[in-house]
Amino acid sequence: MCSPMAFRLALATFLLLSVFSRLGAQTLDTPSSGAHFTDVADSLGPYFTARAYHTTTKYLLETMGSGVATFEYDNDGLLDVLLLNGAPLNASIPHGAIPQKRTPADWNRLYHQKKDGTFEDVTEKSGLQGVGYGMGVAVGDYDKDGFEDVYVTAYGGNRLYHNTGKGTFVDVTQRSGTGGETQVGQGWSTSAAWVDLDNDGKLDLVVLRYVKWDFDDTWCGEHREGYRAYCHPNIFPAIRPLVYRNNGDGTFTECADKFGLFAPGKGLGIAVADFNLDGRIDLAIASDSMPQFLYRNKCGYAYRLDRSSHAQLGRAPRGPGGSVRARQPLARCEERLTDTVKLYDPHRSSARVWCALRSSSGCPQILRVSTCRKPGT
Ligand SMILES: [Ca+2]
Ligand SMILES: [Ca+2]
Ligand SMILES: [Ca+2]
Ligand SMILES: [Ca+2]
Repeated sequence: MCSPMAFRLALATFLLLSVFSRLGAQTLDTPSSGAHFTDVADSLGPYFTARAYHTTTKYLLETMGSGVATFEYDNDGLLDVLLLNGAPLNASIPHGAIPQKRTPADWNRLYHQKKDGTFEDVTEKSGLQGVGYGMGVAVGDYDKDGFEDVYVTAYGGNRLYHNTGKGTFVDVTQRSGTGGETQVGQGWSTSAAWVDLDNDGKLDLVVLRYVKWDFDDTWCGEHREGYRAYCHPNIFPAIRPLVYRNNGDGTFTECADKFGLFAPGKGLGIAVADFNLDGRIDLAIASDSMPQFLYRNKCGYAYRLDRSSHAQLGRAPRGPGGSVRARQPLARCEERLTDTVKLYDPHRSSARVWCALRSSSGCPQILRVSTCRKPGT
């Protein structure tokens, strides 16, 4: 039905949790088994320590590690490394509080790879020290100036850093409108990915959120000294991702619903690939303790949630975010449509084709109507 669209993709997606296959001892001892790795961290660096803060209140937040990006920030041909860090926690953090980095030990760190393979810490010069409790990072050149830009998620507020091309970054979060939700309970972003969702040549941004959560005194485990436990994520509500459409002028518009990416999840990781080889980029979202999501790209503007049982990505979805939502229309013609963009499947002349029209909000609207015709037909 839809004409295949080649998606321009430049992204770095970093999962908060990595799972490594365990190799049996026999495999490791066999020289012919293939690649062999030597730990060179002591000689080359980077020398980084992630600060962990464990409290007797056992906040869910402290169970999470932070992300890492390997990318080229200075275009010298050598990969550099950005490592995120958390922020101090204590046992009595008030409702609505946002952890803050207080000392350089809590900073995120950017390491520049030198020609001899060692890494130098360029954090202060770069301006990427960060704020809040760092979670995930995604790298993409959203303004197409030839330099990779950096989006960092954190509990309590995200940051978009524009690469100046001179070894420094400028915080453009406020101007760009990509700060995420800072409302109490809404602000736990995790992984993110840059991807051109609407095939207009400009990278858009998908930001996962974990659960609706805030600092409070929710007690899990036995109610006696020394037996308090971390709460299971099942007791916290799921929350939908944030999806920012790139307006092309340095600003973004949040419109997850317009892309069909509105199912609440407990997102921790996102992968972007054309899984069914139809030329259109699809999305897989890993959620904690609930079914995984596989979003199939319908026409370059809209995504449909595949039933997980069909996609073999876990249990069949039930309830909010599952198959009930997947059967709902992607969008309704409720807004005044002001422009037409990349209309119609060229292989079909007129009726009953997918049409993409830009609405007054700037977000795409997806319609499938029998009266939809090519101009001039
Ligand atoms: Ca480099
Ligand atoms: Ca850039
Ligand atoms: Ca785009
Ligand atoms: Ca596809």
